[in-house]
Amino acid sequence: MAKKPVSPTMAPPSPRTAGQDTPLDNVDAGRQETAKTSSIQPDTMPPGSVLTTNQGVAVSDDQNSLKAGVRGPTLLEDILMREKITHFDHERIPERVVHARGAAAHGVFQVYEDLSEITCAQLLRDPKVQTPVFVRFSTVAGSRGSADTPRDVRGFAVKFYTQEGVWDLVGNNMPVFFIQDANKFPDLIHAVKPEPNNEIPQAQSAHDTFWDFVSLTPESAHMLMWVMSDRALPRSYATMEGFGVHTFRLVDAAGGWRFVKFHWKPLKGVCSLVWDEANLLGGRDPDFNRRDLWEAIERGDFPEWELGLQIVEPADEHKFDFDLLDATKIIPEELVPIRKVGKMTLNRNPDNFFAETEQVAFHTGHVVPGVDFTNDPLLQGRLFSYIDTQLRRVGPNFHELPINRSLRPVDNNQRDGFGRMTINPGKVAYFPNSLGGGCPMHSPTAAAAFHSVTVQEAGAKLRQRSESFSDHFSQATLFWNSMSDWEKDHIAAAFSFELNMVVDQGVRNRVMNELLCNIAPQLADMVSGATGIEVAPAGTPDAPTPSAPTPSGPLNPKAAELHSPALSMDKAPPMVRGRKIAILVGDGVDSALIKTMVAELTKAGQVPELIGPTAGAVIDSTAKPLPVNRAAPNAPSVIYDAVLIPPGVAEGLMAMPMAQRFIDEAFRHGKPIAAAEDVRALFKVIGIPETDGVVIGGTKLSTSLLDNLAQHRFPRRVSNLAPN
Ligand code: HDE
Repeated sequence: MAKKPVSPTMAPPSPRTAGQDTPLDNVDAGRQETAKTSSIQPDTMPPGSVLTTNQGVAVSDDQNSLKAGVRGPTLLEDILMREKITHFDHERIPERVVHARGAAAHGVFQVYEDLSEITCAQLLRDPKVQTPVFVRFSTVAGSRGSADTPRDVRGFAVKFYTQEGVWDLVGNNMPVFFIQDANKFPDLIHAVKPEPNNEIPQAQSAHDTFWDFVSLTPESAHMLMWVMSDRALPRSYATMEGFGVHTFRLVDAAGGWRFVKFHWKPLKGVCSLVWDEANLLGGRDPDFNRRDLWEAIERGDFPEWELGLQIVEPADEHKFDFDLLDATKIIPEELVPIRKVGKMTLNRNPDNFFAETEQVAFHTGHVVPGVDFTNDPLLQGRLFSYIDTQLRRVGPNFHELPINRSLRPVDNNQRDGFGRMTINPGKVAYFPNSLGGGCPMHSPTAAAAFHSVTVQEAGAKLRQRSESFSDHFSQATLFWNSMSDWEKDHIAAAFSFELNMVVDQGVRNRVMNELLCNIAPQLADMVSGATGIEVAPAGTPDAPTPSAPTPSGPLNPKAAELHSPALSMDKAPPMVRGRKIAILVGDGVDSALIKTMVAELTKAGQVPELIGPTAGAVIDSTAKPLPVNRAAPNAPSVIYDAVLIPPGVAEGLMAMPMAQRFIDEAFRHGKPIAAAEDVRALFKVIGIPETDGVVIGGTKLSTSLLDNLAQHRFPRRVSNLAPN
């Protein structure tokens, strides 16, 4: 539904009143407005017809400064120019110290059934309520202007605007983290960020300082496996899993609690790019993931995830061979199944990147009644860090900005600070008070008030890590064991690429002998072969230090012997939609046939694009123009998921080295290709065999292509270990 027009001269109502009367339920997920949309609508200002200053005074000329004579000096008196330029000078806020590059969307979350037995959180109790959400995806290491596709962890931060206040689930697309204690976070980030002397390299872990740090930090082993896997190269944000990472608590109305791990399971499955493709995309379309999210929502192909919970009873806390408080560990799904409890749908793009995506301020400490923390030392540190960073980045009244504002009215005695928007009348700004009738008052017994769980804590004050955090390798091995052959190839290739970028021999040796040898000898061998780093023979100074033996708990047999099929991406995604398909066309094509193909692919939810030798149109077999979507020089193969070559274009392509490179690249990146019979000779020249995912000939090219597209890619076609 189109937004209601807002008069540009209309003053926004105070945040207290905005959205207050809006019902939160009865919103259809397919439509774009939620209670949050109505809440921020008064702050949304479409352009009006008359240009004014910030004080609302109409401007006569915005293009010429005030001068003494047409060729004379500019006057200090020029209030109009000064206002315009000083505002421009102040347009930036500090970018996030990590996760600076991101993209976001609005949506809704709805629980499937009443979960009162495990939590009193209202959004998880009432299946009728659709809770508005704003979700920001991000890379971690790069600056705000860096590319979308480097090898990196992706942030997956969800802000739920619940009836009981804001809950932020600030997660990643990987279920574990590099370190166990928040105190090490600045070191990790300093190591992975560009090196401080020359600020090189941008958005990459493939440099000495990162590998130096992790080689001395064995607790990073498990996370390194995830980051070196294709999980670090998501095809779309919509094809990423999300994880809360830490163990949290869910609290019921009686104050009883259970441990919980949060998961987001994408309905489109987990799909990734391949490394060479991700690399090329960095140059050809640095906005690749951002664009994909934006375009999918614009065409109504809404990304969806199910929320999954892994619940552990307090009595089972110590029955695992790892510590639930250790953020470098997963609870394998095969040990504790994931219960799918609700669905999140992203259905509206932001109106303004800065106001929404840049100013949104997440904080792990934003929780609602029914959700609580554990003693995970990484989580505890985050509880400090996020509020601190928002105060620095967005300011003390960040909660008043429309995107951050709670739907439930905010009422407390906090006052003033930069950018305060609320006008709090009256002289009472303290508690207890009698002059204000005692308001606003706290209500210790109110059901919807936040209570921390009552747990007994005792211990000596010390700076130590629990012994139960000391097994750094079993789950890294579990991850390796669970990979298919091609995933193992890709992981070994990634380690090899990164280590070949590392100059310091000591660091290279340490990664090999202290990390890889302890994770999996097969991995160490593969990387050794591709990097020339030797596995040090036993007895020599560099020889691997054996990892600590793995204790076995009753719920978890030895992790290294476990396979967790859930960790592998080697399965056809449940739903393949929104894939971009390149149809190569040229003069003389049968436009009726092309139109049928386009219609079939579009009907299947895919996004076909016609690529011609130039922009504009090609002339079809009936001498009529057939408009194309892109010119070949502006259409790199990496922005497409599949290639379709109709009859009648082979000859033209034979004369175009650019087109041959396009097809070759798509082939090497494992993409489905369907080509008419007359393309056979061209494929011979390029060296493309009729193999997995390559169909030549037949009458139903688009159907064959769709069949193969259902598998996403054919990664076994070309090993990534082979340099491209
Ligand atoms: Fe963050 N992290 N983080 N992080 N993080 C930030 O907050 C921090 C960690 C995550 O889209 C910062 O607003 C510490 C784990 C996401 O706006 C900062 C530690 C996980 C985002 C911060 C961690 C995350 C951030 C920077 C170690 C996955 C982007 C800007 C204890 C569960 C949110 C900001 C967005 C952002 C601190 C570790 C996820 C500085 C100290 C583990 C998705 O506060």
